[in-house]
Amino acid sequence: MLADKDRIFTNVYGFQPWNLPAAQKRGDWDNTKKLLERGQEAIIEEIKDSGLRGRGGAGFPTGLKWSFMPKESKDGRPSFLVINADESEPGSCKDREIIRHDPHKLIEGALVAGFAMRARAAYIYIRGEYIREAETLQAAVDEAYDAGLIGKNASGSGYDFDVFMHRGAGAYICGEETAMIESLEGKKGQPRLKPPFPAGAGLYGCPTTVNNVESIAVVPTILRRGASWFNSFGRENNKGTKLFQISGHVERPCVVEEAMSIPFKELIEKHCGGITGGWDNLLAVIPGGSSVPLVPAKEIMDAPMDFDGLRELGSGLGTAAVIVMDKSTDIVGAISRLSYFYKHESCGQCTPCREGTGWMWRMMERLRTGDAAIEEIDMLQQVTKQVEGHTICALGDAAAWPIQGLIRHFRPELERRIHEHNAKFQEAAE
Ligand code: L3W
Ligand code: SF4
Repeated sequence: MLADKDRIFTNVYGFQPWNLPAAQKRGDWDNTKKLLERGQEAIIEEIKDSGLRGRGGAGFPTGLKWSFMPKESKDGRPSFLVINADESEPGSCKDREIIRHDPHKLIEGALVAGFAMRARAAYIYIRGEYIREAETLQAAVDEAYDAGLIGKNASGSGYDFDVFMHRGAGAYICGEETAMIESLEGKKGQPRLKPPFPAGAGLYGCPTTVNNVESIAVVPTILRRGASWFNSFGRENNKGTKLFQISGHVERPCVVEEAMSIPFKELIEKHCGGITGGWDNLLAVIPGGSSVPLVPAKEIMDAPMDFDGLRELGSGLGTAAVIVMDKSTDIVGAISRLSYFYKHESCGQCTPCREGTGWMWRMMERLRTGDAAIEEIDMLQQVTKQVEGHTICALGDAAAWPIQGLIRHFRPELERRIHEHNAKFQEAAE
């Protein structure tokens, strides 16, 4: 189990105040100027060495992403850092805890990361429903300005850096990085085709990096404690500590920081008091937020909770939102509900996603009640393949994968429902 001394988020439960004096007591904003004096390249190298991979779902190496930003401004164009706080993935709730209990880690991280990538400002795009969190964040930003930590000559470094908060309006798709950029520009939040990636042409056509809240908030601690400290946790290619968010059928749902690669059973035993009704009662787990396929109980028990370990099981770490389902779960109903979510949140600009998400949801609803033909299971699988990989953004994949996981692991349950429904229908007809 991760020792308390190795936790980055020491106030994740809000036992202490979030405000600047309390944050400074916890070590935030401690001689930030000295961190910046190391210089841009040294900071990027340290983050690369730490092995930090993006905490928003895709796991792209953070230092590498920063290195795509231009070293010189072209035509006087500024560069920007955009921080993705549009946390909307079903099951995900870690960024919210950071913002409401440890906002100064995020703001200091914004300055350090922004400086490293030569950004003029950071825009924190926060989910519209996070009303209290937005209030806390804005108050923390104001405190940082008043103390001279950000703004002109930020932290006495000679570097000017602004932080702006922007509130979303309730669309999940604005969590996709290019939709977020469109939304920040005042347009309808619809994903752009990539390439160009934001580092080439992002906010207002300027070089931009979009990073998740957790990815940015861990940066000052990594620099203070060193890359080798951070990469001493986890295993090759899966380094560091990570906020896991465990919900569903466990005794004590929680958000907890743990070492990457902790085995699933250990994570649940140590922090959640086990599965409701005992381990034999576990049915399946969605280990990374609703966009990744479920994993059945017997396969996940000893799995390392990291990018590679879960990919080997045909799933993914995603945001590390671990949704635990016991045997009382209507598993087909649960996946059908997720299908409805993706249908509702599709921005509608590409046909396979706009039409396919509706198709998939309607077929899932019929499979839920068993009112379908056996052949339709394969037909549904084919529809998911028509959507997967054929869309502008990852929402199409995210809608397809949970259904593929259900068919892969629970086909007998789908067949059972169809047989049962048909038998009842037959009985009624006789
Ligand atoms: C420059 C290249 N930049 C990639 C950058 C790219 C982006 C990052 C990752 O989706 C996933 C999604 C959700 N030159 C580059 C490059 N980049 N190649 O690297 O890119 P990508 O396309 O792999 O992923 P993405 O579009 O950012 C994120 C999944 O995460 N998810 C989580 C969703 C989480 C929320 C939330 O509530 N926080 O919505 C869960 O699984 O489905 O697959 O920055 O520009 N050659
Ligand atoms: Fe919009 Fe869906 Fe296409 Fe993404 S995949 S751009 S959400 S229609």
